[in-house]
Amino acid sequence: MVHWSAEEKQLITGLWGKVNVDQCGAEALARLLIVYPWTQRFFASFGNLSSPTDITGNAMVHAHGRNVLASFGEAVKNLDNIKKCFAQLSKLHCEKLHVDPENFRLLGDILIVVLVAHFGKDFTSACQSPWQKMVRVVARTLAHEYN
Ligand code: HEG
Repeated sequence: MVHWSAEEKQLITGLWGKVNVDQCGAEALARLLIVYPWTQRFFASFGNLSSPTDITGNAMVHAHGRNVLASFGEAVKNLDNIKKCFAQLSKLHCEKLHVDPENFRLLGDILIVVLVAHFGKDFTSACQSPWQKMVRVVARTLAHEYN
């Protein structure tokens, strides 16, 4: 069970209310596919991923990135029960998709980069630490079924 202070919860939920899930989700997934090209192998059905321009302009990457970040939103709403919230997703990624769990950490780190890019000092000065804890908890929770 992860402990969150009242301040951490407030900083996570407060920032979440300002996040453009569509835009930030698309950006985070595109960055993952560009910066860590081996992750593209999980998205062979997404069409043309042959260049950063193709990736950032790919509608399926955009839609899936939104989906992925929207599910972060479920974790934000269930901070005291992320494990239950992500149980099915963990099984999906482990048993069906066989995604190397290290990639969950990479996507979490990229999400922090995207939030810094979008919110600048507002984020780095107050929210970065609880959000870094949040993405680590999400990555660990998604990797749960692998153990
Ligand atoms: Mg995953 C599907 C969330 C990391 C590869 N991912 C999904 C779905 C969600 C999700 C909500 C849709 C599930 C459904 O359709 O029922 N993913 C999610 C989160 C994270 C993550 C919250 C956070 C770390 N995923 C992740 C990573 C990879 C990956 C790092 C690969 C490098 N996800 C993946 C693939 C699918 C999903 C291949 C299926 C996409 C499709 O074919 O529609």
